Amino acid sequence: MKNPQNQPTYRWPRIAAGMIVLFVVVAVFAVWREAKRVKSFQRTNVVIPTGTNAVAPSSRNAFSTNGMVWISGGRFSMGSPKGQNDEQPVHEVAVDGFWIDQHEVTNEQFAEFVKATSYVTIAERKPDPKDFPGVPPENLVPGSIVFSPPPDLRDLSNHFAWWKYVTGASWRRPEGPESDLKSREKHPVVHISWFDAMAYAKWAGKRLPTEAEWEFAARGGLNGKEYIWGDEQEPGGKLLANIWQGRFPNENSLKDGFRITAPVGSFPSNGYGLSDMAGNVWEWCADWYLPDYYARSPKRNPQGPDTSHDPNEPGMPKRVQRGGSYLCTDLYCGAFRPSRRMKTSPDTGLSHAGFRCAASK
Ligand SMILES: [Ca+2]
Repeated sequence: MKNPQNQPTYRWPRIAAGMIVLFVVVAVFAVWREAKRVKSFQRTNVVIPTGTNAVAPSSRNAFSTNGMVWISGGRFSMGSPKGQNDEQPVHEVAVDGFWIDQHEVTNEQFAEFVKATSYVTIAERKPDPKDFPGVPPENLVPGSIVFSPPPDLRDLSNHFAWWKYVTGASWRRPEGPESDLKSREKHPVVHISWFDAMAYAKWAGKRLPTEAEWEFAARGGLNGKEYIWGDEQEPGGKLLANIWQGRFPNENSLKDGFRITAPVGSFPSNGYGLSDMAGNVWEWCADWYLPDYYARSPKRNPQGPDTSHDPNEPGMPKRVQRGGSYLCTDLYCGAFRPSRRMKTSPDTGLSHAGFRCAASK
């Protein structure tokens, strides 16, 4: 029989063992939940098909810095204290030097890539029924999302209201089957999904910029400014980016001269000699999107999070886009500010979304 005076001595090890078991159970549960989340995330990820659409290594261009600008590394304040929640907290980031395209990839540049590789963009492919369970087969047709506002739309609360899936729309036919690229050779290519942009970048021996590189480059050396040219939207009345003037989405005064995309370089370059880092088309970055990433972002060369979450569309992994587009209104949008973040599913092309490439030394 045990000595009752010894009971406390035996009880503590049992309590400690119990706590360890509890800790292990909680840890296993946490790992299981994370694994389940990652698995679910991977299921929804879109994989570039192999075969004729794959970019053969032999077709890859030799890397050239022609048309690129060398950005010396440095430190800057990433984000904006006045921006949206996902632009905060403002945090200091350092990036190493890198190359970045002077302008957005144009239709003629993308055509050269397609000619060399026979690449077919996602918008031109028939959607796979596996990716769209429950959608009738007759609705699974190639196409893309085109800006198409109903007349006299006043309620701007639903941003899907001015977008329409148009059968046959693609980079070749930006507004649909009746449109073409005539006289748009120097315009930025649009309807480019993140996968398409990655394929082009790989062919060119380049890569997409990280979100931090993109913002550093966009600011052009003007740290902490509201716009890439300073703090005034229209300094001296000058229009410095291709955006939307007037009441969105039906009244565009065309004060800047462009209803849709503008030829690249139509507006003054920023401090680093880069054109259209504000407006014209949204530009893909390499990073996944997480709204709270800035709270724990590495201080040097952040590469973005390992996973993605958009509270507005849970379960839909998204990549980051930057820079705003010709649809950003001067009245309220502000999406052409260098700190503004956009997020889009990587398989999605839009009539106001393109890209530019970067490269390491
Ligand atoms: Ca415009």
